[in-house]
Amino acid sequence: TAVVVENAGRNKSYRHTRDLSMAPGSTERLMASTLEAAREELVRGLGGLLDRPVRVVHRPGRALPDGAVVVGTRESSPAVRRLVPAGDLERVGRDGYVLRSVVQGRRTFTVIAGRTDVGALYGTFAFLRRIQTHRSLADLDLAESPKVVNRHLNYWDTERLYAGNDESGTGGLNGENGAIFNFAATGAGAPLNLPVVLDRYLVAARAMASVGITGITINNVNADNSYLTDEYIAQEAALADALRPYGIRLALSIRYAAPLDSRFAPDTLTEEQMAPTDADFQDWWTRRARRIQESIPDFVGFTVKANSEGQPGPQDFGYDHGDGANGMATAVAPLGLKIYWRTFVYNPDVDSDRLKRAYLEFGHIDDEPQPDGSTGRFRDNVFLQTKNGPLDFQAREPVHPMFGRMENTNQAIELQITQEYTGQNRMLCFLAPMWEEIFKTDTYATDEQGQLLDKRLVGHVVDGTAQDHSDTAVVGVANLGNADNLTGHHFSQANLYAFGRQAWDWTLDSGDIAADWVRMTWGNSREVVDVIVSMMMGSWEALVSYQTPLGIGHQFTAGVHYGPGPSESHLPREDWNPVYYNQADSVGLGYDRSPTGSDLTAQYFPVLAARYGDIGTVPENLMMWFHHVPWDHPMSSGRIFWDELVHHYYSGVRYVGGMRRAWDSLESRIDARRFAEVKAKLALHETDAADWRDTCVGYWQRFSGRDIREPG
Ligand code: GCW
Repeated sequence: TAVVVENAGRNKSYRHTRDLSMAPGSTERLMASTLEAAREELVRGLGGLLDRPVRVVHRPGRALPDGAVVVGTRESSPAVRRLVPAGDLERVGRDGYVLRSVVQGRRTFTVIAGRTDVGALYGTFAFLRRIQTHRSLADLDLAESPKVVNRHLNYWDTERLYAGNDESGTGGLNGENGAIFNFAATGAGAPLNLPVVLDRYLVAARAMASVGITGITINNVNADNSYLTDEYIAQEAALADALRPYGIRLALSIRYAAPLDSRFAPDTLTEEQMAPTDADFQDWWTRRARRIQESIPDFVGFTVKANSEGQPGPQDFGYDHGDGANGMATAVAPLGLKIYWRTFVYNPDVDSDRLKRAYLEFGHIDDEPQPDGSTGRFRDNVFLQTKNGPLDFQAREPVHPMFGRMENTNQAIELQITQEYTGQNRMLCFLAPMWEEIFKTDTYATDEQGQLLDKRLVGHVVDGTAQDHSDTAVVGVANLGNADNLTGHHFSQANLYAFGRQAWDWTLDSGDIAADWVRMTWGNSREVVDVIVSMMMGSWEALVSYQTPLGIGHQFTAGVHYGPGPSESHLPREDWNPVYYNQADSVGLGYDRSPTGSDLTAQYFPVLAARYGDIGTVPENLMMWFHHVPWDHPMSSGRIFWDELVHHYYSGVRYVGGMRRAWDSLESRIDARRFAEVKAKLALHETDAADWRDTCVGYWQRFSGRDIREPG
């Protein structure tokens, strides 16, 4: 087999730091360009999968060897230019690719062509995926492009990492200090800090690129100003250089009040200079951003958590989110940078129902008439970054009412890949079916005349087709850590994988994604694929059932967000307590957000408002998000609500037992180490799921007075 890559090194602008190096003993190698990365993937991937040596041809001339795999763009490669007409590539988007078999006389070639170098890299991974999943390579003729432009990760480097220091894969919960990238936290010059690159950075980069991730915000949204200092910027530039060949660009989370920090002296502002509408504030951010851009020319921009959970924001200085976001956006627009402004805010003064607060703070800014006759105050280089649901990444939430409502603002959806509320590094929970449910939820969005839009699923809102937005983004809170397997639980890798595939194309079927991942991760035998795919596909619904069934919100014990704490009421904020969400009493369970209660339902478009607002029509799996459900309420199964609730807890735990047995049946087909690691996790999983069931059912029983045994 020959791999033909012409002019892989033609693009010389990949490195901007001089002192970049791999740590001693590394097995990965720094790439000098994207096409070089594509070439290396083909050499490794084909060599390994086909088990035969792979020859690289740099200057094939006109005589391509039979069976050659040609990779590149029309600009980089005369061979691609000859084999793929320009028009065919114009049809694919910026990151898209064409995969094609070409027959010339008795010779056959495979061409992997991108519009851009990174498109060629994505095509390379797609080609390798076909081989790895045992799909045919004959008569290929595929053209693919992503539906969403920015497929971005947020990396919370200082919290919610469940993949840290966990060699065995069975380590503790909520592992801190497990961050994947090492910055100069302790003593500059420490040998393993950036600019020294560790193997795992490149392994992660290759994994991210293989599913089309385009960028990563490398620090927690609860941001530390260190990341804006010159010392850190030099290290960030090194990381950016290492990741650039894989098409991954860096962004930073910032603290809104950073200009006040004396660390930046003499360039610091006073409180009076913090007006986001004025030049002092804007110029400060322009200067900092320019400083970063000098070292990282393809820097994406800033992620901002403002006036949320104690983070400073424009409201501290008498301005609203629109002014704050626009102040920063104005500052960085001349540099071509973006602001991802998060909408995860829940100031209790706004409304007694936490779930209503974000829309109340942001909605009117999107509706505001502007002096130039347009509507909506947010600038074009602002994304409002909104979690999929109105609370906080619970295992099942209704979609956030803002999707579709913010007609005039670029909206990014934020999904949580790291399993904060979905079992962390212990429970096997495949999240793709949840994300599929979210993307495919009908918002019933209407136009100004009240007519239903043609394209109105959440996915259409996100990919821009619903309301004609050209800049689009899906953001995932990443689950990478310094564990050997990068994610702590072997099955958590499936969530990173699925996130990338769904960010690329939200219409994909989550079962197909699971099957691809299983084939690439565990094997192609029919038994392995069938057993593991079916374990995975029911795992999320099972977790919902034993953890928070029928739409009951947040029942986690304080802080850790792993085990059950339905009776807890001691936290300083009312809306952090499980009792605030469950509202358990002798009548029933659940939070009334219908018109008789907080009327959150009114924030949805009329069809959903009516459906969710009526206990007779609300989907049962969302019921307690919207209603205080009486214990005797009749359910579609014929059971009363109490019996249905108890049944859910039991059936969820039963499913986990089934997964454990299914896994055991594969012992002879899986390598011993990974088999044992997953087996150990499943044992913990089953115990902890039973704890959820027993704790919650036992507590609800105090209010319902009914039998805690499963109904017959
Ligand atoms: O749910 C909360 C998490 C915090 C997180 C916050 C957010 C990074 O528990 O860890 O802060 O959400 O999304 O800002």
